[in-house]
Amino acid sequence: MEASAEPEFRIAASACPLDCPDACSLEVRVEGDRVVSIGGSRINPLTEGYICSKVRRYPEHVHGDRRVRNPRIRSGRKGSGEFRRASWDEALDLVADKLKALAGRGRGERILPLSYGGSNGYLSQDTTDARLFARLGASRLARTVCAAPTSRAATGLYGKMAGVAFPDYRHARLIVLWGVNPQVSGIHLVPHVQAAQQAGARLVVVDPRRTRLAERADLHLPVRPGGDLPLALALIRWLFENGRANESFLAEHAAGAEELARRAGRWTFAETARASGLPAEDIERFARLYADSSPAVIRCGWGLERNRNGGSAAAAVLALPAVAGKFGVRGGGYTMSNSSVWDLDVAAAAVEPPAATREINMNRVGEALLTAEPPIEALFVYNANPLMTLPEQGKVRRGLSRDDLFTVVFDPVLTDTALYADVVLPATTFLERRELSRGYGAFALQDAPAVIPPVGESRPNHDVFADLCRRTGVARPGEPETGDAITEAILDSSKGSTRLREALARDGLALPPSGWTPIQFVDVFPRTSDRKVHLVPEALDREAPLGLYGFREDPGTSSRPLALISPATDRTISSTLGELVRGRIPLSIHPADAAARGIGDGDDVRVFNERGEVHCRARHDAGIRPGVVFLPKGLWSHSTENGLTSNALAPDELTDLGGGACFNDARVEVELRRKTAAGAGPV
Ligand SMILES: Nc1nc2c(c(=O)[nH]1)N[C@H]1C(S)=C(S)[C@@H](COP(=O)(O)OP(=O)(O)OC[C@H]3O[C@@H](n4cnc5c(=O)[nH]c(N)nc54)[C@H](O)[C@@H]3O)O[C@H]1N2
Ligand SMILES: Nc1nc2c(c(=O)[nH]1)N[C@H]1C(S)=C(S)[C@@H](COP(=O)(O)OP(=O)(O)OC[C@H]3O[C@@H](n4cnc5c(=O)[nH]c(N)nc54)[C@H](O)[C@@H]3O)O[C@H]1N2
Ligand SMILES: [Mo]
Repeated sequence: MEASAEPEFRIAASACPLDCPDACSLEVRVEGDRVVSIGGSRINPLTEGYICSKVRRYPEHVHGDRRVRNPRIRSGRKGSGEFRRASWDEALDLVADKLKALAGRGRGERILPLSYGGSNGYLSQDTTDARLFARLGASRLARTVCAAPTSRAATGLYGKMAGVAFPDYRHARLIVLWGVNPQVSGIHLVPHVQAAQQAGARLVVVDPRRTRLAERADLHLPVRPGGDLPLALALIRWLFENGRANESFLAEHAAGAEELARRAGRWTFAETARASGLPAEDIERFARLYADSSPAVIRCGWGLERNRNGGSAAAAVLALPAVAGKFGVRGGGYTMSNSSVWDLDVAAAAVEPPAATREINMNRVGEALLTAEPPIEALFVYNANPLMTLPEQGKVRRGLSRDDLFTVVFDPVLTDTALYADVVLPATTFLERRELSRGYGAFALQDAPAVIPPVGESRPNHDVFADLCRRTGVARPGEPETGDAITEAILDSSKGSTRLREALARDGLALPPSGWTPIQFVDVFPRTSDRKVHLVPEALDREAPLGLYGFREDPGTSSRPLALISPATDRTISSTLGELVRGRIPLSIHPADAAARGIGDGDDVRVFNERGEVHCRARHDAGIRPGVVFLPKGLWSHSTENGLTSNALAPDELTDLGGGACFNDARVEVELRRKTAAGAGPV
C-alpha cells in the first residue's frame, strides 16, 4: 500500500505570551518536531478561535534561517556578525568567568542586565536571572521603555484597578479609543467595538492618524502628538463649569476633585485648540458627547504616553470617567492595563531581593554605555533587542561597538543587537518550554506546556540563568531552578493558589477572583489606601517637573517642524518577527507636507535631526495629520536603506512621570534624496 500523502501530525494547545493585551489561547499543528501552523482556540474566551496574522507566521520564526541553534562566540569585529560555533560549556564558562571577575573585585555594578518584553511569560524574566544578577551585585535596570507613564498614572489614581473587559464594550453607548489602535495591537477588542456600533453606540478616536477604526468613527480627533493632556483637561474643565461633573460620585469616591478642576481651568476650548491642533468645535462636540452618553468607556492606550506630557495625559484621561461619573454600569468606565489583577509574585521564584545597586533607566542605555561611571563593562541582553527598540539608536550602537564592553545576547533569533555580541546564546521560544502567562487586556492566566522539543541546542531563560548561578558560585541548594519548580513557587505566592492550580489543571486557564467581566465600582474598586480615586495624587504631583497636569509645549522648531511618530503595525510585535519583514518600509507623510518639499510618492528621502538620519522611501498618506510623519516601531536594520530606524531620531529625554520613553517627541525634517519612478508600493 502507498503511504498516505497526509503527513502525521498532532494538534497541541498553547498560549501566546508575546507582548500584547490579548493573551490568545492557541492551537498548534505539529509534524514531527516542527511547528507547521498556529491558529486560535477557544480556551481563552476572548480569542474566539482566531489570532493575528503575525503569530500565524510564528512557525517561520521558530524554524527560520535567523534562528540561533547553537551558542556562538565572536570571531570578527563587533557588528560584523562573524561568529564561531561553541559548546554551551565553553560559552557559559566564558560568560561566568567575566561576571565572576567583575563581581569578585567588587565591581558588580559594572554588569548591566538588559531585558524587556520578548516574552511576557512569568517564567521568562525575574526568576533565576534576578537571583543571578542580585547576587553578583549588578546594576539594576529600570524597565521603562513602555507603559511606565501610564502605569504611574493608573497606580496613582486607582491603584491599578481592573478595567472594563473587552466583551463588555458591547454594552457601551459611547466608546473612546484614545491613543490606541486595536486593529493592529490587540485585535480581539475590535469585534466588540463593531458590535456596539451596530447596536447604535458612538465611536470617538483620538489619534494623529486616521486608523481603520478612526475611519468608522463618529468623531476622529487627529490630535497633535503630545496634545492629549490639554484635550482631556478641556473636557474636565467643561464638565465642572457646566454642572456636568458628577458631584455625588466625586464626594463619595474621589479625592482632589477641586484641585483637578482648578488645574483644568486654563484649558478653554480655544486654548486647547491651539495646544492640541484640533478644531475648538470638535473638542466641544467630544465634551458634550461624553457627558451625554452612558455607558461610556474609554480604552486608553499607549500612543499618548510616549511624549514629554505622557504621564499627565494618561492621568487626565483616566480622571475623566470619575469626573463625569461613568462608573458603576456594565460597559462604563475605562480600560488601561489589566496585568495587575493577578496577585502572583514572581519574586517568590527569584528568592533573592534585588540589591540596592545603582539603577539605569533603559531609555538612557545608549548614554549609559558611553558615559556611566563606573563604566558598564558587561552587558547581558535577553528578552530584548535594544539596538532596534531603544531611543538614541546612534548612541546605543556606539555603546555596543565599544571594544572594552563584553556583551552577551540571549535570544531565539540573531537580532541586529546580537551582531554586536561577544557571546550569543540560543533561547527557546515559548513553544519549546513550559510557560505561565497572562495578557494585559484579557483576564486570563494560562499554563502551557512545551509543544515541540527545543530547536537545536536552545535552552529556556530560567535554565541558563540557573546554570550561570552555579558556574559563578552564587547558587544555593534547594532553590527553584526548573520550569516546574519555578511555576509552583509563583503559583504558591497567590492567596488563591489552590483555586488557580485546580483551574489551570482542569481548563489550562484561570480567571482572576474578580471574574472576567468585572464592573468598576461594583465588583472592583480602586486599590488605593482609602479605596477612592485620587485625582491629584501627591506622589505624582511631586514627580512631574511642572507638577501633575503641567503642560510642556511642542518641542518642534522651524528647522525640525515635523513630529515623527513610530506606533505599532501588524507586521511585528515590537521588533519580534521583524526578520520576516520583506522589502523596505516607507515613511508615511501627508501629501501637503510632501508637496511643500518636492517629494513625490515613492521618492527616496532623508529623515533627519541632530541625532541622526534615516534613508527610506516616502509614501503619501492622506490619513496622517499634516505636520506628522510615521515610520513604524520594531523595524530591523534591513527594513531601511541605511540600516537606521525611527529610534535613531528619538530623544532619550524622559516623560513627566515614570521615566518613560519620548519616542513621539522626535522632531525631524524630511528632504528629497532622489526622485524615483517606482511608487512606494503597498504597505
Ligand atoms: N521607535 C519606537 N521604538 C519603540 C517603541 C515606539 O513606540 N517607538 N515602543 C516600544 C515598546 S512599546 C516596547 S514594549 C519595546 C520593546 O522592546 P524590546 O523588548 O527590546 O523588543 P522586542 O521586540 O519585544 O524584543 C524582544 C526580544 O526578545 C526575544 N525573545 C522572545 N522570547 C524570548 C525568550 O523566551 N527568551 C529570550 N532570551 N529571548 C526571547 C525576541 O526574539 C526579541 O528579539 O520597544 C519600544 N520601542
Ligand atoms: N501588531 C502589534 N501588536 C502589538 C505591538 C506591536 O508592536 N505590534 N506591540 C505591543 C506593545 S509592546 C504595546 S505597548 C501595545 C501598544 O498598543 P497601542 O497603544 O495600540 O499602540 P501604539 O503603537 O503605541 O499606538 C497607538 C496609537 O497611538 C497613536 N499615537 C501616536 N502618538 C500619539 C499621541 O501623542 N496621542 C494620541 N492620542 N495618539 C497617538 C498612533 O498613531 C497609534 O495609532 O501593543 C502591543 N501589541
Ligand atoms: Mo510596549
